[in-house]
Amino acid sequence: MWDVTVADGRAVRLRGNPDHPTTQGVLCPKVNRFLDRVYHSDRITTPLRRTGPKGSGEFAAIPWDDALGEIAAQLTSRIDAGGAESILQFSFDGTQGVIQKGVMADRFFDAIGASDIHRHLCGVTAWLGASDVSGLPYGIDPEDLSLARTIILWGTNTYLTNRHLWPVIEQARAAGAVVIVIDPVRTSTAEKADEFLQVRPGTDVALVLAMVHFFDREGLLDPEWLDAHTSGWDELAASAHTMPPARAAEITGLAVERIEWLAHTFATRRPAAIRTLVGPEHRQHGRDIMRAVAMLPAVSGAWRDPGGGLARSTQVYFETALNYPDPPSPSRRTFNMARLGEVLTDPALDPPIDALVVHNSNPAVVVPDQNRIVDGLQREDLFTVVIEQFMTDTARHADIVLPATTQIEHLDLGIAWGHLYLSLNQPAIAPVGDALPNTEIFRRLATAMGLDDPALQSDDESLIRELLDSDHPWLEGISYERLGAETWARLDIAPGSRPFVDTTPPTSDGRLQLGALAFEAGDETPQGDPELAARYPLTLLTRKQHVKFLNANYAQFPEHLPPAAEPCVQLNPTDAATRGVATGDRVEVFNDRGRLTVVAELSDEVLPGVVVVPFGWHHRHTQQGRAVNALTNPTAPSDGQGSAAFHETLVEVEPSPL
Ligand SMILES: Nc1nc2c(c(=O)[nH]1)N[C@H]1C(S)=C(S)[C@@H](COP(=O)(O)OP(=O)(O)OC[C@H]3O[C@@H](n4cnc5c(=O)[nH]c(N)nc54)[C@H](O)[C@@H]3O)O[C@H]1N2
Ligand SMILES: Nc1nc2c(c(=O)[nH]1)N[C@H]1C(S)=C(S)[C@@H](COP(=O)(O)OP(=O)(O)OC[C@H]3O[C@@H](n4cnc5c(=O)[nH]c(N)nc54)[C@H](O)[C@@H]3O)O[C@H]1N2
Ligand SMILES: [Mo]
Repeated sequence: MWDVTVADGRAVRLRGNPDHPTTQGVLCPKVNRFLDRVYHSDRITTPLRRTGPKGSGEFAAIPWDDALGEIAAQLTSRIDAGGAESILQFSFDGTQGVIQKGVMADRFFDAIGASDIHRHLCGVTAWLGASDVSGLPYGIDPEDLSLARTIILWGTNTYLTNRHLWPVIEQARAAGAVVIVIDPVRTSTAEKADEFLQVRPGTDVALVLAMVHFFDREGLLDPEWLDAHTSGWDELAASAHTMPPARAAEITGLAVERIEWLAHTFATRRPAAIRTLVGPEHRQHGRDIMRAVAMLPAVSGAWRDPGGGLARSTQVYFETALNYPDPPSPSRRTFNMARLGEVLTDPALDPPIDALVVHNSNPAVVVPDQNRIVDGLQREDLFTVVIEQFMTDTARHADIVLPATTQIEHLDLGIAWGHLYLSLNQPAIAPVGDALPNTEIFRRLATAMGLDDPALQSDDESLIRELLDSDHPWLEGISYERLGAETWARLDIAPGSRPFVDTTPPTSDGRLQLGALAFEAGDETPQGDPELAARYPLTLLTRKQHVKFLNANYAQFPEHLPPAAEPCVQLNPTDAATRGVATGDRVEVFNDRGRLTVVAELSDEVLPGVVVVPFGWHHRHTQQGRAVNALTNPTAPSDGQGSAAFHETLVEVEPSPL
């Protein structure tokens, strides 16, 4: 949590609270200069109305009453005509605080019956895959990784994306742990690890099956554990039987000895833990990958040892413990957010979307298939409202932009994905300019629309009190008053707890679910579509790569850009040679969805056949006025569930004619 020093109403210093168990006062480089963000001259501080063509970024300041009146009139006309579903709410993870993220907004859109999006672009596929094994995806407390003696960072770039876990990893290592990274890219985390297994993208299921094959063949499994704690072992064993390490070696590109070493280490050097976040989930079969990875500690019995098992996002703990409002009414029409481009441009959609309200998100940059999204945002007949702190590529396309407060200007309840501490974020300063908290904006909009349900006027403190009003034992002793006095409190979960051993897995039979498992290549991969791969032979990964970006946020500040100050494509020297490309050359990365001009960086961090363009750059950073999601694959497993197959994108690279 943050401590802010205020003088004469102005925040003058912001630092991490030295007593916070996770941060210990150290902030990550993204937010070290947070006050520059708060007081930045580009900050949106008044409501704005569009004065130029869509996307031009030409706006004029207007009073709140005018802005709310216009939005209310636009939305009301649609509702009165029976077309509430032609209004789409689009929001995501811009803020992680529970109430500013969406509690009040959801009430508002639920009341009017607008269409909604499933907030599935991050973490939900991983959640589902782990749940397939354990009912709910509880993992070990990430702090308990300090107890582990084998730590596999599986498709997660911890050193960059989860900085505050790194000291825990180092603590384990100092006590004798071996730290292993499994990733198609030699990330900064891989550089710091003891062992690095550079897998071909999307082949993790084959690796897991070969590990299980090895456990079985070498007699490393405990039949009593399997009998007592799992079901479906016979089916899994049959699947693993078909994947000897030699076959997995061909699929994954890893040597047989490395696969066997990994399996032997995970089974015998205990406690053994795996840490994952979202990297491998961003694929068509991401759920299978996360299910496969979650099976490993179930098979080996790694859960038995404190510090062993699977460490995932801890969000499930907060969602279980807090009194979350009911999910939006099931009768509301809901889309997968990955489909936004299609949803905004599909003439057959009934009713079509003709009003869009965006908060806490920047879909013009973060959602795949960006060219279609921009086509949609440029529709003259689409009335768009964006609630933002800065003029993002999405806000630029709005009809009305509303100014949102930052974290030091509003009250919120902070949950976490990396630890178990719940926190109360109290405002340190008054809102800058005319900015308002998201919650207040929706309360005022409800009033402007004449909606009289008192629940639409709950104040922020009441919203937080409602969330805390839960009998769940993990919230024992955590009250609003205590959080007010102490700022944070650890959920009441004992250190060293063993999920699914000390407690029964919430599955149909109370056991961890194994079962048949098969490696399948995604449709947009060289194996899945050889014809497409003949035109676009390179697999594009778009990972988080810059230490001072937070998704598509912060790239608006020149001092947050990496030294080159423009996006690059990393490609293996062999792929560069066949294309006549050298480091520093301007190249075009393209497929049927889009084209981007970026700077080539020859790098053996990436395998032959794989290229990486970092995620997070904005439209203005390329000649085409698009960011990397102009290329990415919007396939999502179904409308209802899961993230997009961002990382299953085929492209070609050629020297730029310019
Ligand atoms: N190609 C590719 N695409 C990806 C990913 C990837 O790895 N590769 N990662 C995906 C993942 S994991 C995620 S989580 C998503 C992130 O997607 P988003 O959540 O949409 O992205 P952010 O850039 O984090 O935040 C969006 C905006 O929220 C605004 N914001 C912050 N606080 C507030 C507030 O209190 N109120 C309001 N109204 N606005 C606020 C910020 O100014 C910012 O512009 O992107 C996904 N897209
Ligand atoms: N600096 C910084 N930190 C951040 C963020 C940021 O934008 N910048 N974003 C935050 C957010 S919203 C999130 S969700 C987290 C995400 O944190 P992470 O999940 O750690 O980050 P990602 O970059 O999405 O993906 C991690 C790795 O997955 C790898 N990967 C891709 N495909 C595969 C595969 O098939 N198999 C395997 N084994 N690995 C694969 C990628 O190469 C990448 O190195 O980071 C958070 N922290
Ligand atoms: Mo995310």
